[in-house]
Amino acid sequence: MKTFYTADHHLHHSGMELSFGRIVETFEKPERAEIVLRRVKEVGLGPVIEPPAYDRAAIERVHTPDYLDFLQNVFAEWRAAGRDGEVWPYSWRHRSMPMLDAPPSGLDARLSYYSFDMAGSITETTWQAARRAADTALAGTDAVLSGERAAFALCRPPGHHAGRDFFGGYCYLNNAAIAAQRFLDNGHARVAIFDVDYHHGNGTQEIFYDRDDVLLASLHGDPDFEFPFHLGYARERGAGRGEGFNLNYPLPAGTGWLEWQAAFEDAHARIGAYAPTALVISLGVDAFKEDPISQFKLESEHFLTIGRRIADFALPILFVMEGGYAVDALGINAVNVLQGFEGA
Ligand code: FKS
Ligand code: ZN
Repeated sequence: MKTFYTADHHLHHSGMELSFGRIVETFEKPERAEIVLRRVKEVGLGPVIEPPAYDRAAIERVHTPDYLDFLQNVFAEWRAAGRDGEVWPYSWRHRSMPMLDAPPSGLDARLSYYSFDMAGSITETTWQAARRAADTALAGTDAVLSGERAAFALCRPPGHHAGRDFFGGYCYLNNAAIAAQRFLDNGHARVAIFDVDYHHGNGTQEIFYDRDDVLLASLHGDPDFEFPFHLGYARERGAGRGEGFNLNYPLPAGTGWLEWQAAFEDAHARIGAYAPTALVISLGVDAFKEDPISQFKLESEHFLTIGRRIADFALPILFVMEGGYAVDALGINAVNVLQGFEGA
């Protein structure tokens, strides 16, 4: 299987984050992609290919132009305002406050409008890195469109928390959504996104919620206790034409393989029944038992099984890297899914 990867991911590094009252080194660090890349090479998964640069049009199929302009320009604005350090939002709309339907003008107000948390900052080169992650997903999609059975887009920063016009949860551009849309724009009738990351893909859900041409199935920590909170409940099934095409599997803290697998198998069957023509896997491996920010109990061997079962879909498939923070096992876990897939 071809891996799409660019060292340009180093252009994004938030450095720090606030974790349970402490400022710590960010969990979403450049080393993550390097570890996965090293494992790809170690097992001889296949060629590693640098993605070309795509124009903004492919990304504007998913994100709004005003949001993209904001992402591109906010760092310069921050500096022009005499501020040093990186761009951090710090306050969000509470349910007691009215919902704006257009961006406000002040810098911090706009930062608040275009985000939902402060998991990651915007650095001078975050925009470039996020664009290159989207390029990575697009190049992987194009490889599959030209006949590869499957490809691996080793994207960083990740994407599934980013919505049409907001960032959050370490995500700026929704790589998996951009890939799914590209499949549709190139002749595919129905695309399924199977999100196995430990966290709910709230951005992906928001982007496709009212559509029936993309089915989203997501297994994740119950939003009643887990980030991103508020979204990801089973009752959220889609709206309008999209009713029934959004499937959430919120799972309790401590979920082990058997319970996770039961949800996975249910989602697997429903994706099969949808009869997609292409499949995008939001490949997070933070359901791993030793993940430092997660509460599930999967073991490394289970990722092989996941890959084997994904291979049972006789479909063109793009794997898109999302989360996973247990750096010692991150390469093994992510590549186990791909090796399970190839060995099946
Ligand atoms: C610990 C709390 C961390 C943010 C969690 C973000 C998870 C991101 C992810 C992605 F795939 F996007 F990378 N809160 N201080 O794993 O879902
Ligand atoms: Zn995650």
